[in-house]
This record gives sequence, structure tokens and C-alpha cells, in this order.
Amino acid sequence: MNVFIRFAKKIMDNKTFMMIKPDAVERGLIGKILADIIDAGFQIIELKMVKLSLNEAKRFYKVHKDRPFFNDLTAYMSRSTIVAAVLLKENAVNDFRKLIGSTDPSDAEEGTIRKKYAISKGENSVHGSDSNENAEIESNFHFS
Ligand code: DAT
Ligand code: MG
Repeated sequence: MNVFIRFAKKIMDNKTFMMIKPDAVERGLIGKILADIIDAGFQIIELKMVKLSLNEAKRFYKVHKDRPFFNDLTAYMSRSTIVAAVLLKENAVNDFRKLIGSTDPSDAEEGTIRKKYAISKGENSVHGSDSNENAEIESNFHFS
């Protein structure tokens, strides 16, 4: 394989995008969650606090626009400040999804961020990209 393509693939494999959602920011959990992420071996390369408008939340979650929970999800994601970050680690997307656990905290494994902190399937404290492609799209949404 061309050396440049190999290099580009390696970078892509190493990056994910995450958010600390309103329920967790509101309960003072930013420090604890970032500590869990750093302790798991992720390097934070971009980080900011931001309040999304309802329209921005709708744009970010547009893949879910036809789902019954879309209105609740976007109202919740725009109700107060979030933290957005880009993280580096080998196998970042999959390892981060493992670290946060299942969407519904009652299904999440012991020790995962959602098991420890999430309130419900809707208010589940953290977001993690589900593919390299979406990591790129979501990073650009917040940092460009
Ligand atoms: P994930 O965040 O684990 O990738 P997802 O992409 O399927 O989950 O859904 C995005 C968010 O939407 C999820 O974090 C919480 C909310 N959500 C998903 N399914 C839901 C449901 N059945 N009821 C309420 N909220 C839901
Ligand atoms: Mg998802």
C-alpha cells in the first residue's frame, strides 16, 4: 500500500470524537469523566465547553431525525453546556465505545462511564463516535 495512504489510515484509526452531555456537566462530573478517559490511555488533542442551539443539536444528530426520541434528544442536548473533545489512541473509536459502555446504562458493563454516571438511556452522560468516518465528521462539526 502507498505509504501516504497507510499513514492516513493510521491517523484515522487513532482518532475519535466525544462529548460530555448536559446531565453530566450539570452534576459536576466533567473532571471525573475526563480523568477516566485519560486513565484509559486517551490523549486529549481538542477540548472545549459549548452550548448547542436546538438547531445545532438537530444538525449533529440528523441521522436520528426519524426516530421517536429525536425531539427529546435534541431538546436535552441543547438545554445546557456540553464538553466536546477529540481524542487520540490506537483503535480510538472501538476502545472509547468500550470505555463508555452500552447506550442504556442498565445494560452497560460494570466500570464503564455510562454504568458509573448515566441517569437513563436518554440522559447517558457521554457520546462517542461509532466509526472512523463519523469521528471525522463530528470532529469537524465542533472544531473547524
Ligand atoms: P449511542 O449514543 O450509544 O451511539 P445511538 O447513536 O443509538 O446511541 O443514539 C444516540 C443517542 O440518542 C443516545 O446516546 C441516547 C439517545 N437514544 C437512543 N435510543 C434511545 C431510546 N430508545 N430512547 C431514548 N433515547 C435514546
Ligand atoms: Mg451513536
